[in-house]
Amino acid sequence: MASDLQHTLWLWLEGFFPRRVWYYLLTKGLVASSADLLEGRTTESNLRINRMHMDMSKGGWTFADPSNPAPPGASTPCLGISDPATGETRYIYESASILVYLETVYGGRGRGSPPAMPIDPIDVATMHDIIGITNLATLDAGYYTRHAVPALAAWSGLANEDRSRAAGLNAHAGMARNLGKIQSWAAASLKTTGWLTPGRGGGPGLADFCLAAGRRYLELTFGWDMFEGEGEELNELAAWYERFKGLDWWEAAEENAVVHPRN
Ligand SMILES: N[C@@H](CCC(=O)N[C@@H](CS)C(=O)NCC(=O)O)C(=O)O
Repeated sequence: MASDLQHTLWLWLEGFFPRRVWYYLLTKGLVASSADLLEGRTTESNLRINRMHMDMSKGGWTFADPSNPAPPGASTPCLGISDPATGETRYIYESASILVYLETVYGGRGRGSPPAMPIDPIDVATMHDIIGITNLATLDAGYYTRHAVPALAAWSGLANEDRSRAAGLNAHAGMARNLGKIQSWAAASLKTTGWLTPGRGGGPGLADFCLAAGRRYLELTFGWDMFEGEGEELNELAAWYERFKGLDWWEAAEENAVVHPRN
């Protein structure tokens, strides 16, 4: 059934959340190389990537394939699923849901990379626990940076005079607490497999892509290591990130990583 459906992924490669998706695509071999990623080429005939660009002179997003733009108001990533039989297109709007959908439809096609999602119901629920708290930590990091960084505040609609040191520190403390939860909830699988996503021995899973993308984006954009703190509380996460950077596609893809803003 799924093979009749046509899929379009709208990705702004520079962005925070789309990074989760392209980490997934490269790990699974759904995109063969970082060069293909930049061209929007996948290894599946019914999966297309329409790269997005931010062009303020044109009022916002532009699309590599302008004939197939993302639906109005959608954030990136967004996934469109069209059924040629009915002409109907449905959309998935949240990065974590997009990963679950892609893994369900394309994940088991035997490219040699292990499944990215567990099977055991408790492991599945734990994976969603970790992704959920990762989203909260991400939100905290977003509030921290917009109170700390004037340019970002302006960008986020926060007036410079409304930036607050107390609000920033409070968000930072919330982030550290949520990252601590990730480390503690993933402790068993970090110990046995080295990865955050439980129940899969051979490599990273969906929870890993979600956290690694955020850690990397903040490093690229602000030169900030979100795991560093007063003490060594997040050492396990720091070691996990080093492991993630050892994935075979990492160097080629991240070497010339596109960042926003470029300066
Ligand atoms: N919760 C969403 C967040 C997506 C998001 O905020 N994407 C940013 C770019 S990294 C965006 O598109 N911002 C513009 C907008 O929301 O219209 C997800 O997980 O996919």
